[in-house]
This record gives sequence, C-alpha cells and structure tokens, in this order.
Amino acid sequence: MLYSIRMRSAQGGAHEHGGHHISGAERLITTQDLTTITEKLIQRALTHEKGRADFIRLTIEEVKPKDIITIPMLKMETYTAINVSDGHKNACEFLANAGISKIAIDNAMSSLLSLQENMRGAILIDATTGKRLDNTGMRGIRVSRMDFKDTLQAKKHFDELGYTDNHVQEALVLASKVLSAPNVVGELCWSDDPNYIIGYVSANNIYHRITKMKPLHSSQGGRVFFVKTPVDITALQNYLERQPVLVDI
Ligand code: PML
Repeated sequence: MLYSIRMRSAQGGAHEHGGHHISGAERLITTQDLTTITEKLIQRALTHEKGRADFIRLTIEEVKPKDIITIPMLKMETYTAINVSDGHKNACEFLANAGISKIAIDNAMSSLLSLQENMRGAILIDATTGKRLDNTGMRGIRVSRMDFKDTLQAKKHFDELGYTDNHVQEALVLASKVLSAPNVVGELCWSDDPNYIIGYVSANNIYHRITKMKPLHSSQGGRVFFVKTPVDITALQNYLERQPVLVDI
C-alpha cells in the first residue's frame, strides 16, 4: 500500500491568505516510510533557504495500487552554459526543436522573467499560439502524486553520478510525469531557490539540464508546460494533479 504525502509551506500565513510560497514536496511512499519522510519534510520547511516557514500543510492520503501507473524516467543530458543568456538561448533551441512556436517560447520566457512572486505550480501555455491555457492565476497547476518506483535504487543511481542534491531527483520525477501527460510537448523550468541556478528543458523525451538559467541570489523561477491544442484542460489538469505515477529509472 502506498501513501501520497504532500507538503506545502509558506511565510506570512497560508499562501491563499497572502502568505508567500516557500517550499513544497510530493512523494508516494510505503506505510513503513511515512514517519521518517514526514519528519524530513517538516525539517525542510523549517530550514529552507528562503526562510523558516510559519505555515506548513501536510496531506497524507492512501493511494490504491490499481490507480497507479508506471512510466520511464526521461533520459538526462547536461548542457554546460557559459552564462545565463547562453543558457536561455539553448533552452529556446531545445524547445523549438520540439515544434514549439517562437511566440510560445518568448511568452514562456517573459512570464517566468516577470514573476513578482513564487508560484506553487506551473503555467500552461499553448505551444502554437503562446496563449496561457489554465485559469489558475498565481497558484498555477501543481503536479502531484509522483515518486520514483524504487527510491533506494534511485538514490544509489544518483549517488553514483554525484547528484546528491534533492533538486535534480525531484525535478526529474516531475518532468517525467509532465512529459507523459497527453498533449504536453515540453517544459521550461528553473528553480526559485536563490542558491540554485540550474534549470532544464524537457522535450523530445530528454531532460536537458542547463547549468545556468538565472543569476545567483535571484529567487525568480518557476515552470511552464507547453501544450498542443485542441486539449481537454480539465482532463490534463486532473492527470497532472491527481494521477498517481511511479517513475522507473
Ligand atoms: C527546483 O528544484 O525548484 C527546480 C530544479 C530544476 C533543476 C534541477 C536540476 O536538474 O538540477
């Protein structure tokens, strides 16, 4: 039996009541790991780079095995950028190679670069017209209910590669789920963590890790998903937010 555990933390009260989003986490874990992971997530909220959370919401919910699907992890390739503009230029190329239009890429870039506040979730953009498709405002679409199929195997795999940081592992799980969604053709992301400047583009089944996507100390970051239309937005949002997914490495 697995449990979905979701953590969201904010400063200045709950996000929907004017607080600022600090951190979040999404896991699908066994009953046996529930206590340890819950403790780790609370610690994360209390010791985050962006400051100590004064609002923490934990949701723990059983997931039925019959509802879970397993998908493969995206293949990772790293692009070592000279600087942020080189990182962005290459990100745009990776997206264009997936058939995403220039206007959609430009709109995605400028949406992330003009964010005044961290979003909990992602913006959905039409891959052809560049218009925003969701109506979730500053909340965004929050991808949820996903994890590695075998956490120990994943830890070993990433330790061997020298990626001990949580960022890359969590981003790979999320990006794999996002690109497995019907109609999603790409994702653009860089972290809102002020100490973390790496970002990625996922497209054409590859997670293109890009080493410089923003200046150090900037907390401006977020996610855009590019969507092919026509699309049933409610079904897509439901898949991203509710479909339990395990990622096989
Ligand atoms: C985040 O954790 O906020 C996003 C991280 C994106 C890049 C992760 C990586 O590949 O290192």
